[in-house]
Amino acid sequence: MRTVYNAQHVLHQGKVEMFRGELVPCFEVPSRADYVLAALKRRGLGPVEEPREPDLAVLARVHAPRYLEFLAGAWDEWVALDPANAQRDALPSCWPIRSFRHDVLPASFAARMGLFSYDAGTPLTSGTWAAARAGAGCALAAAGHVLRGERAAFALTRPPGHHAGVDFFGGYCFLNNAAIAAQALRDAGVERVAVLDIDYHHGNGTQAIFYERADVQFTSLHGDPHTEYPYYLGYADEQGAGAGLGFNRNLPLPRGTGFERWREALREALRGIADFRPGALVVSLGLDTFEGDPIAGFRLATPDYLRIGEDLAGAGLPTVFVFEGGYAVEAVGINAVNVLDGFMHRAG
Ligand code: Q9C
Ligand code: ZN
Repeated sequence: MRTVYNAQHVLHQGKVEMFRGELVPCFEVPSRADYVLAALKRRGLGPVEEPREPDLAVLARVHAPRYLEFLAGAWDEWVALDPANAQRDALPSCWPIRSFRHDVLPASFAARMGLFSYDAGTPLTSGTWAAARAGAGCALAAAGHVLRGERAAFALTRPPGHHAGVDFFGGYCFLNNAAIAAQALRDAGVERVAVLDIDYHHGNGTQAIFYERADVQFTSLHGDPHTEYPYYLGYADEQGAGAGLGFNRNLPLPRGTGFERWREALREALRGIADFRPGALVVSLGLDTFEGDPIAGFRLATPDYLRIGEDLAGAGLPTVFVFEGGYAVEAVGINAVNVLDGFMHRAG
């Protein structure tokens, strides 16, 4: 399997996130991708390549132009507020919730940070835009390989993407790489695309992007949002709206879920995907379902990821894998490569 690697990921290097009233060191660190790259090479999974920069017009197929413009200029605005900000991450601290206006674009940078985000755990840094944009290019290149007839391809990038919506960042995510890949497959003529999100956290951004569409089906397995981030989306009764009714499926599972029960939910998800008869599959590949993950609550073990890859290959679909969460850094490489390796073994 070919890997499209974002060598610019290291430009996104958050220092701190807000957690329980304190700024704590970021969980979403550059070494995550380094561990995956090292494991790929050790296991000889296939060639690793670096893509070219994507056009903004392609990103605008998913994201709002005013959001992309904001992200592209945000760091310079932050430093212009105070030169000392160059040493600090930019974090939002106020948000326009119910009854506030969303149509006005405020002049205040702090106000726009809040307008375009939903949590205080997602630092924006000097290299965030460059890293995120190059990462979207990886997702596009991986989709391109699948369009040219490859069985599967892997976009290895950070920051992750599945929490980012049309016009907001959050959950360590800025550009929704999986949605960008799915849209690229549609734009190239694949009539129906399935997105399967197996990150521990519900893919609220991806769900919202496709919620009213019948051409992209979204299915997610995740920690029950009653207790797990992102809390405000990911419930089982969210089935899509308008033309998209019936094309969104959430399978929340309780904190503490182990592999046997998780795998039953995966197989249920795959049955729904088969019924949709998609031409391609995009997998949001989060590895924070691992028992050793510091911020999540499922109990999957390293060998289980081989079985996941085998089950995914059983769908028989051209597949784009997109790297998402997974914060037990020393295990994240082996776990990610186990999925890809299990997939290729069963795919033959
Ligand atoms: N102190 C992804 O896995 N914060 N995002 C949870 C941790 C947000 C996770 C609290 C977790 C976001 C892509
Ligand atoms: Zn996650």
